[in-house]
Amino acid sequence: MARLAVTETFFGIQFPGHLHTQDSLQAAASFPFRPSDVLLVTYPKSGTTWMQEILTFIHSEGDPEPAKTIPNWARLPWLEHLYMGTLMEPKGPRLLTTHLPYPALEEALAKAKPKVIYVARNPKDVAVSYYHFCRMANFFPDPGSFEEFAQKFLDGTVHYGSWFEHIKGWLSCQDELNITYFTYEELHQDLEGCVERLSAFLGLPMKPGLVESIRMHCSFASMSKNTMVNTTLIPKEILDTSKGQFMRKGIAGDWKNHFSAPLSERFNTKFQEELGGQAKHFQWVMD
Ligand code: PPS
Repeated sequence: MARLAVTETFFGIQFPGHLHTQDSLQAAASFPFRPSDVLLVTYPKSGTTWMQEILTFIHSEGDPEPAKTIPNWARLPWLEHLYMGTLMEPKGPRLLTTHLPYPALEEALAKAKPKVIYVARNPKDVAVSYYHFCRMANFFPDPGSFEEFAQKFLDGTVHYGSWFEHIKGWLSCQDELNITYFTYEELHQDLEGCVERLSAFLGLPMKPGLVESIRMHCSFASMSKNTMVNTTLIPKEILDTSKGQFMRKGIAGDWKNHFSAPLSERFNTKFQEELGGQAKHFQWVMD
């Protein structure tokens, strides 16, 4: 089912119909979670694929086999995707991914309280990464110029909704859920510390050599070559790789190459208004 030009609206947010139907979105909202599940939550372009890869290695105790032979979407399937109901039940604990906002999953999560890992990224870099992705993904509306897209991002009218609402929602449930927070920037700065913190949160031992294996196989260079994550298996009519790469730059701070001074100021103002004092988990360089 291509549905490249179809948009679905769910919880007031627009979703690409190529990946989601009302049924698949509704199924996610009523998903029967188990306490042993691990749910990775991100706004798009925040380091989802990188964290999926790291979690795969933590669960395989550093063995690269699963990451090299199984596509990431089958290792940590997206709850809200069309294919979700068709996947085989995994043998071990279920690792899942979602881009959905907290209100859509609040009820389903409250019952079982699985482990939730939220990864956030500097919104300016998210906007840049998202813009380039929309240029190549034929199942997203044409993003127009970067300025136009960035304004829609600020207004929260892009697919998957407002970055600000997403993060505020997932910050609001700290006392209700078994949730922990990471940033894309932290993964860059202190990968070992992140692997330690993740292993402790998941209650898994850190086997000798695990960090070295993750450093080697989950680097931007390695993942760019891994066909199980670099999206090169997706047909060109859907993801046009002549217009860009999914594994694009993989750095923090690329926004400085895209933002005008007034646009940067508008982001700073909105960030302060929306998150202000709440942003203690996420210390980004916004200037
Ligand atoms: S998606 O479509 O929501 O699943 O995208 P997501 O995986 O969240 O984000 C894609 C961006 O993450 C970068 N990336 C990495 N950066 C550093 N190291 C590693 N290993 C890595 N893997 C993915 C990817 O390049 C996208 O960021 P940009 O800025 O566009 O390069």
